[in-house]
Amino acid sequence: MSDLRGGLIGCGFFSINHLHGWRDVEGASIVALCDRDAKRLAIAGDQFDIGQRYSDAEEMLIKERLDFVDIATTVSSHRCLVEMAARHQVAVICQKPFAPSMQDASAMVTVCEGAGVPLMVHENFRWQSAIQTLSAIVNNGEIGAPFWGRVSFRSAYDVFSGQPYLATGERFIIEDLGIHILDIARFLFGDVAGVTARTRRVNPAIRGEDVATVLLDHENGVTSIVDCSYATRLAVEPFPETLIEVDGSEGSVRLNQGYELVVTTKGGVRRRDVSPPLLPWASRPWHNIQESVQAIQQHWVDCLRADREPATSGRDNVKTLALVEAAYASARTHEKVALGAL
Ligand code: NAD
Ligand code: 89V
Repeated sequence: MSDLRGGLIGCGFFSINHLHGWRDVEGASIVALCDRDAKRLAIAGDQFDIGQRYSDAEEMLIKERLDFVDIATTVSSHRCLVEMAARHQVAVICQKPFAPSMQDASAMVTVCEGAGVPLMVHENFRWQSAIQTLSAIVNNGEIGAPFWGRVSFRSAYDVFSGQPYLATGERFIIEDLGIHILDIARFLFGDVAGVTARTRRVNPAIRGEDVATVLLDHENGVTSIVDCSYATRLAVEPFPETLIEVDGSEGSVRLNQGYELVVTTKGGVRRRDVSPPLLPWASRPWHNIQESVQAIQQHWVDCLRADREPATSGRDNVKTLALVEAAYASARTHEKVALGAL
């Protein structure tokens, strides 16, 4: 079977990880690039030796024979580009945050479904190998039935120098980073019935909130806490590790800083190093995110070839986006938000 042909739209900061990932994914390759910024287009094209370059996405979709597009632009352009791809009957991967509103998210899902076009959101954090290993333990029954969890990301890392737009939006940590952490909570503990949240802005140099604490009532009775901060200075900077705690009826599992996995049951305590692989093109400390980019890309190709819905399809991701909206609503009103109420 010949490789699937992809076109990448958006050659900015994070797209370089996409392009490295695509080079090593089996069954697909990027044959064309698009960016409105000529300089960024040239840098990415030269670095990855991709000659077909466009400043206009529609022109790329008309002139190239593509099986999918990989949209790595920021959120404001997603709806226009996703709907454009659907019009051209081309399957779509779209970066997170998928949409600035539930309305836009639902519209994109409806348009792609109507066109019969597969749609996946690039929600990569759950694809980190340490998180996949922890999830397998939660699901294999070793710690019994989970009843409580915490998914935590606390850091003082300067994300603003690589992604300056993060400092200027009215919304920051829940929409940009919390979205990944909320998605991990959904991945581990299932869908959510109610959300209670509190937010703070500690850094006076940015516009949005940089601290968020969210309490989730999962439909199956599990209670979990999702907490995120970019205002937390620690002895050893954990960026960009997600730390996880799960308590079950028969034991517990912890993903501690430094990628230490600890499973405790009546039978004893088992410790394991679940450090991510350092892919040949990766650089610390980003290597856990970088491996998850390649893993989600491989998942997409495998799903597309097998005609299966990806784990983080547009339809699935709308439920994660609903948690983002519910968290902001709860932080605003200080009331619990029921998911059906959105
Ligand atoms: P960026 O601003 O550095 O790059 C975006 C690029 O898209 C720019 O070069 C811009 O010119 C181009 N662009 C915008 N609209 C376009 C259009 N209509 N047609 C063609 N080109 C267009 O942004 P970034 O930091 O690379 O982030 C991109 C997305 O990736 C964001 O949504 C961000 O949240 C997400 N991101 C995800 C992760 C992750 O782990 N999943 C990490 C970082 C960033
Ligand atoms: O996911 C993101 O968009 C990034 C980072 C991984 C740094 O949080 O902002």
